[in-house]
Amino acid sequence: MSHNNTIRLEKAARLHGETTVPGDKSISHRAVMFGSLAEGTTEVTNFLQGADCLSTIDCFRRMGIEIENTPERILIHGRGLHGLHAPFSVLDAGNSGTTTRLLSGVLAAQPFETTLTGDTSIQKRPMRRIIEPLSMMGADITSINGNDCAPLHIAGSALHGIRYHSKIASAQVKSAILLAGLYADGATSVTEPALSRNHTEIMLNRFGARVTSEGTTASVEPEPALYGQKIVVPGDISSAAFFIAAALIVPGAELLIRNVGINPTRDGILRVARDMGGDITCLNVSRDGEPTADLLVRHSALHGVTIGGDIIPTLIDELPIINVMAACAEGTTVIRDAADLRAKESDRIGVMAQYLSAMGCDITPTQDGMIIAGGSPLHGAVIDPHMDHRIAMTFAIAALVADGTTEITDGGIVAVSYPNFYEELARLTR
Ligand code: SPQ
Repeated sequence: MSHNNTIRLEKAARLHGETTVPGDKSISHRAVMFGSLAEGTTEVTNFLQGADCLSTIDCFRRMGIEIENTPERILIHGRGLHGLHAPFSVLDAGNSGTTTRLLSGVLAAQPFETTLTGDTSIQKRPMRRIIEPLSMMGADITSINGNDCAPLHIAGSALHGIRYHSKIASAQVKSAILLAGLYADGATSVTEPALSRNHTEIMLNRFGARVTSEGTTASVEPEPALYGQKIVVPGDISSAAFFIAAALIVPGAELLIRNVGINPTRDGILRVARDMGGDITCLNVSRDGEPTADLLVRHSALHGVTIGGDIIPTLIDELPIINVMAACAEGTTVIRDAADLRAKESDRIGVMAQYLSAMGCDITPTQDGMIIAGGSPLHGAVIDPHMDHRIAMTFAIAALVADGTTEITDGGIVAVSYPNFYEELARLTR
């Protein structure tokens, strides 16, 4: 993907109105994957047309799945659990960790060999976390360069069920194992130290699998018959987070963000924002399937908080933008237990510390988080997002309260999860 454009942003005089954010990235990926492994047609509306989810579509098309993609909906003509074909080329996950890790769980059980790779960011992200449990299940999966990163060579094998205790709370690890478990010779379970997002469990059951959850353990029975479903994807709370933060920090702002997914395994941003003094009201709450709400957010005087423990997986992708809220808050914010931030599209601890301090914020990186002394005025800086969509959007929001101009080189990387982000930001600040 080429996204070499520099974006320039100025301080915002206002932020107001209504918006809807694109469909949830995690749920969109899963809809394509499970729809491909189900019998019959799956219809997905409000699908995220972001580069990451398009990579997932591309991978399944290369394995013989017919997927019709129109602006209104996507139709996936699934071929059942055993219906994939050997791909006619290398599978390319682009910038997407979700595609790489979840797909590895599926590929581990197919009767063919594949090579799975991605862009230079993906080729630096750790894959030992899935190689280890999948190998315990009998998978033949190797890192081609011997560095525990993609490209991965996967030769499908007969798998057996395992009871796996994961050292990290990761929905990608959990989901890779559960997906491999669909093909195992017995039940498979994954226990994680804290509950990560549970979209896989919810949606696999909807397609007809037998997945049970107890505390932080999820279990799956093998060889279910999966049937095509109608999936309506809620708005992505991880994308809404940028506008939530913007409305909280821009003086006088008031914003209504419609149809946002508020699954409790994803809603940590709301809990932390309220703890910081943020004025957020949930309206029109719907609990039919994945819960959603309209969020009314008003500018608020924020104060520092301590964030750590079991809440971390529920806001892991929002920590960069929470850094900006902390920079604008009175007092100190401490973030801990978030070492995995270093293993995302970029090292989100190092990159946040580098560029927030370039903007005038007092931030100290730690091994598993950061300490931010809020309240110093911010000024513009030149930001290289390091191939990380969330870093680009985070600094676009920081720019709204910074003096002077903020430049984001490679700003187009936002297309990974939010293709019209800058247009929407410009509209709401007009
Ligand atoms: O897909 P990718 O690149 O890993 O995306 C990120 C993101 O910020 O968009 C992480 F960098 O989200 C992950 C998230 O951090 C998406 C995800 C999922 O859909 O299962 C789970 C989380 O990752 P993990 O490693 O904690 O399982």
